[in-house]
Amino acid sequence: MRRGANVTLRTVPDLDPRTIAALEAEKYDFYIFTDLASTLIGELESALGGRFLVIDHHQIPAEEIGKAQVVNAWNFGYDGGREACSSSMAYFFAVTFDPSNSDLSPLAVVGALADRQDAGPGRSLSGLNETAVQEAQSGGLLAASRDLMFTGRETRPIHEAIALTSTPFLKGLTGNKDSVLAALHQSGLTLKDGGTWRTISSLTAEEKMKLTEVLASTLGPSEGATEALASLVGEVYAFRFEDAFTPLRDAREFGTLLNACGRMGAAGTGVSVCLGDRSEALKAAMKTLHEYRTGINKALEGLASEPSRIEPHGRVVLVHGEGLVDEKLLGPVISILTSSLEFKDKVVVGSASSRGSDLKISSRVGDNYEGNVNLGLIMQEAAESVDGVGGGHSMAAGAKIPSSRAVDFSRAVSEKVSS
Ligand SMILES: [Mn+2]
Repeated sequence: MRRGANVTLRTVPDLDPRTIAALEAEKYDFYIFTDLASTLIGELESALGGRFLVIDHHQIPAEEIGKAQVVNAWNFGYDGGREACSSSMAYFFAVTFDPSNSDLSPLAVVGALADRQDAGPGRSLSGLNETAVQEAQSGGLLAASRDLMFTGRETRPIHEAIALTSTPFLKGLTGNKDSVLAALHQSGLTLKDGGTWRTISSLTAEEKMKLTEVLASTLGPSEGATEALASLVGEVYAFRFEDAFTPLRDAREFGTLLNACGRMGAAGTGVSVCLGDRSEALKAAMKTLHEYRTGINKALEGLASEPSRIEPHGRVVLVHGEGLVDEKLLGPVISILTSSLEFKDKVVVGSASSRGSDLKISSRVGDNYEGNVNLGLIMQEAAESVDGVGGGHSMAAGAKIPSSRAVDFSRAVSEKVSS
């Protein structure tokens, strides 16, 4: 767009030969694929000739590595699972193409956080993502600091920020602003400044310590609770040029906003916000974010009130979300459960009713899981064994299977995890 080209942008959940054929029929001069297509290079070559680029971070077959059309993190020595996502790849592609695109560095940071690549010490970004952080900092666009990482730390009243925080899932606090407020009132912390609610970022170091103590006593004395609280201190990335009262101010929240738009079928709204729309699109995106959070909270409450839906199977935990969890929200719900103290050392596999008589499956490996699993491969093989399809990353993957084969599928997953 900056170079005056006519650009059409499309978001698709995944690329298949039918979508490629449809794109070919539309006769564009050039095609750029990002965050997908790495396993379909051969199909793209035969459909589009040399008129395409794939900018991606998914692992690719060895024979595709040297190809000029493939701009993949792994080709450049980065671990595409932790050090480079499609946003940072796209950013460095854009900057290499034209250095004046360096103002887009914040989007690289947002994408890396939205993709949960903050796997460095103290939940910091690393590798190519960290290089994007440095570029954004030296351009005066970003301030990084070590702090309490609650959602809405700069924008929400303290009790709301704590209740909104779902990674890690804080039992009794996440989704429960009234009980958080009650605990805070008892602590004697000053929650308001004149008539307005204070935010977590406005607290002094001493007050932050006090807040942490209050939360620790609410969570109860367990090793896991201490660990959960420790994991809330980490690298925060703030955009000083964004309005202080929007979710765009904090890079993690900006990422959540984009994930919400993607999940809720409003990808175009998210793209508009990335392109700079701070009026109508931002308003619509914030509404979508609210609906997304409400949907997730309802699903979590529903699961908590029907314990039979959660079924431990050794190191695997099955979460039956049929008729309760919207399939669009299954992925985030499973991620949140996997971050809870109870399931951090497990593989969590969730299911939800999908269109027709299919089941949607979403699975995650907890951070404290001992041992090695490649969930992408397990989902692929277990799904194929019941006439479904599956795949993904080693720590997070999904599948779609016929509901009638659910039992066979969970058995196959449990066997593969324990083998
Ligand atoms: Mn990706």
